[in-house]
Amino acid sequence: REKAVLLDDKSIQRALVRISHEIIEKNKGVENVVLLGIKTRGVPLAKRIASYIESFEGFMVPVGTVDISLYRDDLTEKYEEPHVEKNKLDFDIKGKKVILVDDVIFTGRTVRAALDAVMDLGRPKSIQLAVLVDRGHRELPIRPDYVGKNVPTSLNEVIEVRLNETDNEDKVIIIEK
Ligand code: 3GP
Ligand code: 5GP
Ligand code: MG
Repeated sequence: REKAVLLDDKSIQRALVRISHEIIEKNKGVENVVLLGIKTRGVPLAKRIASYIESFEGFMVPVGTVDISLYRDDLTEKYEEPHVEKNKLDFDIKGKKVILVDDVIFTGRTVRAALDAVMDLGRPKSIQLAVLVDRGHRELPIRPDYVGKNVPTSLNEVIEVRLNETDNEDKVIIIEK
């Protein structure tokens, strides 16, 4: 049951533009910055942020993807075989400022797993985290550096993130299970 629209297309755009400016400000430019989108919807979000950054700074930061399904600590029983080649990137993250991008942060377990995946790829200078929605309920000491919108939720609510690239519309809604 749909309860409310949290972000419409314009609000999503404004949030991503703001996050793009915050990334540039915090890192004093984007030299050595790389964006890694966490599959699925973190990937189009990372690409959009990269393209906003390019429009402000005239420099396209590298964008890669991270698939964490093999690393989730609560899902490991399902995956007996390691597929290490899955997270290959076509650029080197050694010494880079890596910014992970995801649509929603909830318990923090996905991000913890993504940290493992990134460390397996090489030793970055630092790792930051950008999310479109922080819905609370963290179970680990992990906190995003850039947040589109903080949304206090109850456990019987779910945030539905719809993006043009994956869902043919830009909208974030809260639904009651
Ligand atoms: P995503 O791949 O774009 O992140 O986990 C698969 C999809 O289900 C996710 O899409 C996410 O948007 C959606 N989803 C909705 N609620 C939850 C939830 O509580 N946990 C997880 N892991 N995914 C959820
Ligand atoms: P966590 O690992 O922090 O519990 O959950 C984060 C991951 O699960 C994100 O990749 C996110 O897509 C998904 N997720 C968790 N809760 C929600 C939610 O309410 N809505 C959506 N869209 N995704 C969620
Ligand atoms: Mg996600």
